[in-house]
Amino acid sequence: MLSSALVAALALAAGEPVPAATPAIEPLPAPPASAHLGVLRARTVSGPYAVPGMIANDTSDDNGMGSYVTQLTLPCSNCYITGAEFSLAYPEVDAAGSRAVANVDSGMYLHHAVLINANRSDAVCTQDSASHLQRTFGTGNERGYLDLTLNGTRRTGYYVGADDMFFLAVEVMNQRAGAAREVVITTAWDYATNTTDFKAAVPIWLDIDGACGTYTNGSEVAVPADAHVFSYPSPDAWSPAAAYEVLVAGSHMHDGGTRLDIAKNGAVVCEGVAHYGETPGYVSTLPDDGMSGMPGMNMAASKADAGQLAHISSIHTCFDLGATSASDKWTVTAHYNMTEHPGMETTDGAVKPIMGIGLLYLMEV
Ligand SMILES: *[C@@H]1O[C@H](CO)[C@@H](O)[C@H](O)[C@H]1NC(C)=O
Ligand SMILES: *[C@@H]1O[C@H](CO)[C@@H](O)[C@H](O)[C@H]1NC(C)=O
Ligand SMILES: *[C@@H]1O[C@H](CO)[C@@H](O)[C@H](O)[C@H]1NC(C)=O
Ligand SMILES: *[C@@H]1O[C@H](CO)[C@@H](O)[C@H](O)[C@H]1NC(C)=O
Ligand SMILES: *[C@@H]1O[C@H](CO)[C@@H](O)[C@H](O)[C@H]1NC(C)=O
Ligand SMILES: *[C@@H]1O[C@H](CO)[C@@H](O)[C@H](O)[C@H]1NC(C)=O
Ligand SMILES: [Cu+2]
Repeated sequence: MLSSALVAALALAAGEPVPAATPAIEPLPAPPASAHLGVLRARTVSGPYAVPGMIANDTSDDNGMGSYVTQLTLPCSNCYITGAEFSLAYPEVDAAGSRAVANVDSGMYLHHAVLINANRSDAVCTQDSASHLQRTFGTGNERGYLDLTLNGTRRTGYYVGADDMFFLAVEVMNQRAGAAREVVITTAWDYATNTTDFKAAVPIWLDIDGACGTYTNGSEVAVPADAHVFSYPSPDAWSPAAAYEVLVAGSHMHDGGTRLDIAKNGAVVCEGVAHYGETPGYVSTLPDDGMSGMPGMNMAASKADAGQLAHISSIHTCFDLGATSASDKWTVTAHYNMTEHPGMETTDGAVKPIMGIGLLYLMEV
């Protein structure tokens, strides 16, 4: 869980710097849509992480879960990160230089990967223990590409200071029993070092678990008792300190989520609709090895179609949402329907906590 344990881990890591496990920065072809801004692309590889196998009689939420906090060296400093694309992969590199994607079809679920700047304050969470931490980029298992330049139409990105230190907080679930299996997080970063006229983009984390829920409760909230269909609003509204342009509104939910509404002054300005199983990688085959008690066995009988279960594969992202200023109030509401899409379950069939996060990127004006 990305929780108070994270704050502790970061504090520890700060005292005794964790060497980047794999310092490799692999150059990639420049992104076509923003290359005219001088944007370059390179891939970092974090890990490997040895994720423990599931244990049949472990009924905890964390069965098969590995949590890791490692330092990450970005491809540049004193520069702007203009885009990012995260993936979970197996560490082995083939002759063509590629790594096989790790997804639920091979029993690996990326709970989340969140990049944290240890040298900047978060605009939303200002509590003491987290005041020096800023949530910047992140992904759930759905992954996907984020381009803050909106196809090269904006000279903007997330500013990386010369001395900023970044940590990647990763949680991965190995959905198979047996030995630990190794995975890596790969991230393709779009970045600009010639930043004449660039403006800084600011990440804004809106969470149904509250402004600092990431650090107190891992952004996880319990599913209301006996509820299959429910809506969960963020408890507090957030207002900007200054005037901005809203570049991007992205969403994160867990399986069972159908839509995350992102609202400005009570009016929904982005519907983050979840899509399931769009490609085979996002469809898991339930265990057929007779290992009773493994998660999903209950679903196999009742909810899943012929032993196949579709997981969230993308969530609609909105772009170019116009201006915002200090008088605006931003909120999110997560909508779940676990009759339509089963949620994640523990080995004894209890439904696991869920998330509802909206991630805005605002550009200074
Ligand atoms: C950045 O944060 C790290 C971790 O907390 C700390 O060790 C380092 O001194 C900070 N750097 C600057 C320039 O403040
Ligand atoms: C799980 O099973 C193992 C092996 O049978 C046993 O040693 C262990 O005590 C069990 N754990 C729980 C929590 O029941
Ligand atoms: C960028 O271009 C792609 C491909 O044409 C398009 O699908 C996408 O919607 C565009 N994004 C924005 C923010 O305009
Ligand atoms: C940096 O960007 C500016 C504005 O696009 C351009 O005029 C200048 O030539 C660029 N400098 C280099 C070294 O690429
Ligand atoms: C936060 O987590 C605690 C323990 O994990 C739980 O009891 C509590 O209900 C959670 N808070 C919310 C808002 O879900
Ligand atoms: C939830 O999903 C079920 C099954 O698809 C559907 O019949 C029901 O109308 C949905 N409920 C809501 C409130 O959308
Ligand atoms: Cu999550």
